Amino acid sequence: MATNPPKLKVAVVDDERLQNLKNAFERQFGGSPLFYACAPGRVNLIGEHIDYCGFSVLPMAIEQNVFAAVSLNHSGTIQLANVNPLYNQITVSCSEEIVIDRANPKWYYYFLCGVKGIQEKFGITRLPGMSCVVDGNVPPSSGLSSSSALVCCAGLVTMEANQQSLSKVDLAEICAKCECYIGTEGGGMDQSISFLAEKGTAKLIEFEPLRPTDVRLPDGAMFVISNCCVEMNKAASSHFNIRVVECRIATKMLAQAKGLDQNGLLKLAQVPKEINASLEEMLALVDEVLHPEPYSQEEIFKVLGITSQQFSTELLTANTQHVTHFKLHQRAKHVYGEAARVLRFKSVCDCAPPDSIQLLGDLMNQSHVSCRDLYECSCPELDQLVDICLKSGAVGSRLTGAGWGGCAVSMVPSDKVPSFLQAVRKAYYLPDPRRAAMEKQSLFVSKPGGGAAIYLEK
Ligand code: ADP
Ligand code: NG1
Repeated sequence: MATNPPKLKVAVVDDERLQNLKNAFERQFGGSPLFYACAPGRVNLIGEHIDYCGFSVLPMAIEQNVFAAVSLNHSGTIQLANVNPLYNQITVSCSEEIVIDRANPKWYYYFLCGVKGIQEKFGITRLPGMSCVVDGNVPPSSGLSSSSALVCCAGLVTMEANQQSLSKVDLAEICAKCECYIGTEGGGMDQSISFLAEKGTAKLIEFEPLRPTDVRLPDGAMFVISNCCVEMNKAASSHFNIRVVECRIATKMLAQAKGLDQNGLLKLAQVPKEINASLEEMLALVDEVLHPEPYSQEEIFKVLGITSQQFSTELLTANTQHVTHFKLHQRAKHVYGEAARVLRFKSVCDCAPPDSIQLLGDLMNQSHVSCRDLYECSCPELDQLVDICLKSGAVGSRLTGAGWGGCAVSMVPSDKVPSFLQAVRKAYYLPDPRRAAMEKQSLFVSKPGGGAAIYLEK
């Protein structure tokens, strides 16, 4: 039976965290909040680094989220504070253009990305004054999308403060676009699941057009998140954008080899569409066209017939101008292989054969190997943690999110979860005092959570 999707606006429930946030707001700004907005982080079950190539991904929202308490003010400024003293207070004038400093990605710039996205959508020339206190509990820089939860929360805050209304799909698309102002040229996975998630179900997220489909996860298994305790801030480094750029160049190279018109082709998913090829055929084409040795800039200019100026402005990003060599074969192999694994994962969930758990676990393990060896987005600690998870009873385990640190997601038979948690604790967290101190927020079972919402006082 079809059920209505959850509403964006809900009445405030009796919630201790909200009450604490309300108290913090009153201490900070005097009056009571007018409304609250909340957006969750996510765990990606499979489909890594392929959203910005145009391929579908399979995440679910997690319980951890970013909340904001908000009121309107008459000061002509946006006043932002955070319950976490690590994140400084800031005041921004409503009469000046919002400028995001990519070279210095401070927390409030993520919030301002969301504000700017909504401002541009509605052509708001002067934003109303707002006072906001933010409280987030998504582990930062750990692949669980704390940044997008913050951007989506800010987008929702700005929409409500300006008495505007948007669908969840529009909000997801606006927030995916405006998060790029911070400098990371990601796809739309994080913002889409943050808005479109529904409690109890993972989602296949397709792009262009954005479309979520429920994915029923198998009975008899649970998903456990474990953080390797290495943080990797994506906007403050160029790892992420180097991969984005490598995928763009690989797209151009494959398109060139097939004699396609290069105009508008920047995503690996566009090539199979243009030539009507399957993902398996694309994997063979990659072997045929691209060599495994890194490509120099000169070789790329020559093959594509472009100038260094065109290369630098049309393909590189601001923070990848210094890169001289690009691995195209390995990155394209990962992307087409991972896109195929997402479709197989969804199909196993839909058909639910008796060996579902084993099949899904195998796909997760293949995904990790591909991320580690072809996409080179893991790190030694994360590989060690994945290894420990598999030895501790997981059927499948893989890095989740951008990588280079952060979290692994493991699929564990439900009856083995207690012994799994104990074994991972003993092997990864307890031997190291820093990890041991972070264990409570670093190792936990996660069930599919609900999406972003605005909360109003009853
Ligand atoms: P992630 O993988 O979690 O999205 P990023 O490195 O892309 O990680 O973004 C992390 C950044 O997001 C942090 O450095 C911080 O600026 C911001 N952020 C995350 N959580 C919060 C929070 N609770 N309050 C303020 N800023 C936050
Ligand atoms: P995280 O792990 O939240 O930084 C990033 C991108 C996603 C996706 C994944 C890798 C952003 C905001 N998010 O996620 O779009 O590409 O990496 O699958 O850039």
